[in-house]
Amino acid sequence: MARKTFFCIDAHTCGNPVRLVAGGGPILQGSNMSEKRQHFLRDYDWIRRGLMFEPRGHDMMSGSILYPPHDPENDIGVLYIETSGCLPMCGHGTIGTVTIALEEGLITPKVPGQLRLETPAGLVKVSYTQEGRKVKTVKLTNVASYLEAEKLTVECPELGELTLDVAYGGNFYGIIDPQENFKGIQHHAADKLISWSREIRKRMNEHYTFVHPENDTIRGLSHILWAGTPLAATSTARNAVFYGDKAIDRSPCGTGTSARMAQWYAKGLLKPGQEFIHESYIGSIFKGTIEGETTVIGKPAILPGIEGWAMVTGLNTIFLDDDDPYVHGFQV
Ligand code: PYC
Repeated sequence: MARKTFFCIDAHTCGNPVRLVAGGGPILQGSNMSEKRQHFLRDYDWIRRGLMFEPRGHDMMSGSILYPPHDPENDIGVLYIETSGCLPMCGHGTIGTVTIALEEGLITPKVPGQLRLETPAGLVKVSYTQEGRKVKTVKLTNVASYLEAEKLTVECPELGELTLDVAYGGNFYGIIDPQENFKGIQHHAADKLISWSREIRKRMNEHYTFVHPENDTIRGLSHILWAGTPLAATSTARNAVFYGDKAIDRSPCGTGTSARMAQWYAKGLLKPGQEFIHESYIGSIFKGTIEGETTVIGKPAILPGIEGWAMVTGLNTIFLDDDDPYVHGFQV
């Protein structure tokens, strides 16, 4: 019998799960987190599937594994694991990971109140506030985010033709605003948004190619962001972000909020100094800001600031046992 043991610390960021693998993660080769991600995908994806999918996880499960930094100026390297795959970057995952790592003493910041994270998508800077041991807020400055394409069209089952923009915020997002054939998320059940998203993502990736111009391992439209009317008068916008096969993000989605802000910035709807209060499907909030303006291969881009909070929910020692027919998880 071969049984692998993973020491995990579970949390949620504004409602969405984060399972940090604090012990049992594999040793990976690579001179940066992007190369380590490729090694993980090649040889260790069974760990992701075992820890994220049923029966040990669920549709929304998401997590991370920590690695020593490659550059001694940085604090830690982060590999993101999720039901959807091994993301280049994950915003809610970062907020949860930082909260767990600080509260449980997994990292000692070089500069108190700040962290520099190596992620597969690039360097992510973090500032946080703490009261005693408790981390109260985490704000990340994400990788350069930009509008990739505007006014693409796709045929959506039941709804008909939809127009969507594609923006990058650490992952590629198809962004669907209310329009003639889609009145906003408040008018549709989550199971409909999920099944439409699956089909739209498939069709978009069949018809178009999305590749990050500076890192060709980041490719493909992975997430769909549906927009709608906010629940609170104080919010700027509300979304339902689809990922994996059946997930709607319970948090406002950090990379989705980054993509959304980059889209608004490119269209002149959001300016540096303005706040972007983004509401999730369940009404939880991230505060978005523009921390810097830049370009990605000549396209206007922003460095988005995303602020949120997370709560540690418990310790979880998980076995992946070869005698178990579901050792690598399943999806229905
Ligand atoms: O917060 O970036 C995020 C995220 C990606 C997928 C789920 N959450």
